[in-house]
Amino acid sequence: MGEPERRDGGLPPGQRTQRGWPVLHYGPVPRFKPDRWEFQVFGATADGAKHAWNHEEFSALPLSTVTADLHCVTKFSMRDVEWTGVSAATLLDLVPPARGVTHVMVWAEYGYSANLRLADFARADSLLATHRGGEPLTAEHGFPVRLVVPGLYAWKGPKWMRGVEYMLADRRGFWEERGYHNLGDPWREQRYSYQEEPGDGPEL
Ligand SMILES: Nc1nc2c(c(=O)[nH]1)N[C@H]1C(S)=C(S)[C@@H](COP(=O)(O)O)O[C@H]1N2
Ligand SMILES: [Mo]
Repeated sequence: MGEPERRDGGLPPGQRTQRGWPVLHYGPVPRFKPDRWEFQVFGATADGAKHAWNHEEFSALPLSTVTADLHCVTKFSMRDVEWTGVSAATLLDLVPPARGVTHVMVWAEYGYSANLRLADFARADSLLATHRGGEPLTAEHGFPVRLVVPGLYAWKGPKWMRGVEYMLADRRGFWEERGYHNLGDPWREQRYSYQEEPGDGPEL
């Protein structure tokens, strides 16, 4: 079977349009503590150092805007969502990964995590979003920062994001260890880990 064709305006297979903005996540909504909040890039960085920004510093980073659909693996999609934030490309410029980095682990409050191929994280429309539709995110939708990767199912985009770990090999994140597909491409309908083919992810 070939690559499913992305028709203009079409939804990935098995998805339907959702109006409004549902709240969906595992666990409680964390309380934002500005004094203790820190955003970290660590692991296999090019200079070997850990980089961190406090909220004020993070808020001063250059912003981009992306309009994209969001696809939840439970089969609803939201169309044409406008996100503003720091593009993943900007972050990768600020803290270049070491040679040999193939994957990233995106970390959020309470230890939620999602693994992505570096190439997926680095896509032009991947955004560390702070705003939606011009308004700051609300607490339940991920304030102050959530990752948005329009090319993957939404569980790959942690709300309440706190950092990125550069990795020299793949490792499963929170849902990827719990039955969800390691890659999560909605256009290929990669929903569950039992659909994985050899090479799609580390042994379960
Ligand atoms: N920290 C965290 N982020 C998360 C999740 C989660 O359980 N914890 N769920 C993901 C899933 S499955 C979806 S569909 C979206 C939902 O985002 P929303 O609540 O803003 O609609 O958040 C994603 N980010
Ligand atoms: Mo989801």
